[in-house]
Amino acid sequence: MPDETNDIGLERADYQGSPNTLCKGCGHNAIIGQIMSACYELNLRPEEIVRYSGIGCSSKAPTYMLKRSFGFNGLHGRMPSLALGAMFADRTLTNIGMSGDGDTASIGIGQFKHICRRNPPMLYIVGNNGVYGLTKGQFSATTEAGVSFKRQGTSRYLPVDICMEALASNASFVARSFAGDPKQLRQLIKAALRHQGISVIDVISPCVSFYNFAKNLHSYEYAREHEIPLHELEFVPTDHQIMIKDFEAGTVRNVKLHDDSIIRLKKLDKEYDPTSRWQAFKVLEEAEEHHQLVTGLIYVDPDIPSTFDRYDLVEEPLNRLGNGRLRPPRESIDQINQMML
Ligand SMILES: Cc1ncc(C[n+]2csc(CCOP(=O)(O)OP(=O)(O)O)c2C)c(N)n1
Ligand code: SF4
Ligand SMILES: [Mg+2]
Repeated sequence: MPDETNDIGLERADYQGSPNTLCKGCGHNAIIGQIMSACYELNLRPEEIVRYSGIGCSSKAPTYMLKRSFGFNGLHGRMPSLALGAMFADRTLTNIGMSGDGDTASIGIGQFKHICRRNPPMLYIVGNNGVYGLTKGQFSATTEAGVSFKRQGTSRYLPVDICMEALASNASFVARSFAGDPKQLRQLIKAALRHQGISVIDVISPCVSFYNFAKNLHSYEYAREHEIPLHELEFVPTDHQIMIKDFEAGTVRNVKLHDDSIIRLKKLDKEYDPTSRWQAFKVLEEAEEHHQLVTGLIYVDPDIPSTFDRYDLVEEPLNRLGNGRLRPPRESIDQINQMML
């Protein structure tokens, strides 16, 4: 009997990557699995996806998924400029960037903040383990202050909060999740892939080889015990809205994205409005103060124009225009030269 297929006739196996060399139990493996499932469930064609990354175990992760899609592995911390260039060349593709806390918040912080404010249509997912995993366990910009490693001594500085930085840089979709909460992570990834601007998902993704100590925020144990979901989240694509599950009246808030798909947020303990920047900053500040892992959709504005809405571009992807249409005619060049005399 053939395996089950999605609406475009593809099997889950069609979304697989090359053989995986990450450590067993690494949080990044869970992220890879949920990205593949999200793409399968959203009926995305692998050949119409581009994967981008920088350097690190997290940046190696895109190799282990979606091998039929395009892939660019950039310099350490330089994924954003690479991705933006490729997106300008062809706006018709779905863009998935995967980075690490070192790649994004240490060496790459400058590029990260600028890609957030430019708002290109891209999932920017961070496998945040609070350490440089690939180079065998140095402090990153997200390591908590006071953490001690045998060879490194004690971390002296307060950590960078990736969601806070994304929010301050005007990212239009900011979320936090945990590699040990696959259901929530998959729903967030699906919503992010349908959002028209940048979707930053900071995923606490433990490094089992160098930094999985129960008392630290980036460990499985701590994250499991201190996770506070802001809501129960469900992504409903446009063509599945008839199947929306019933929540009791008054407990649900719907956020409509540009393609009319819906993010359904079921209230848990507290009222939370993810369209309020003020509330987003407050919830992150409180989580930091109480050393808790707040997860879910922290902020979204579905209406901020994306990078490409800000330019007067032709409909056709630039990489398919050909020389004849890209080069100005001789007369135009002569005219410009004349103006400069
Ligand atoms: C310009 C440059 N500086 C330093 C390095 C060495 N280096 C490789 S990966 C890495 C850190 C990766 O950490 P992170 O992004 O957190 O990924 P992880 O391995 O933890 O998933 C560093 C410092 C490099 N490759 N290039
Ligand atoms: S070293 Fe750490 S981050 Fe790298 S693959 Fe192993 S567990 Fe994952
Ligand atoms: Mg890391």
